[in-house]
Amino acid sequence: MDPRDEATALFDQVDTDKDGVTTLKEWQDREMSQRRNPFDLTKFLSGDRSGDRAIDREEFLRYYLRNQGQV
Ligand SMILES: [Ca+2]
Repeated sequence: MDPRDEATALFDQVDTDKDGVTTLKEWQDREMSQRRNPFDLTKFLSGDRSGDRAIDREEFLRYYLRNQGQV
């Protein structure tokens, strides 16, 4: 699968309220639902360039591709 498609699919999965941004809470909810920790929250915040603790689709895509899918 194209990494961009993977990133988009993951983003859509996490963005449960479909507002186009993923928040720390949405990632934490995903962690709990999967009963493991797939996402380093420090990395999450470092990917948040705008500093608002929410990552939009473009921010996430950049982050995902930079980390070669290792989120
Ligand atoms: Ca959201």
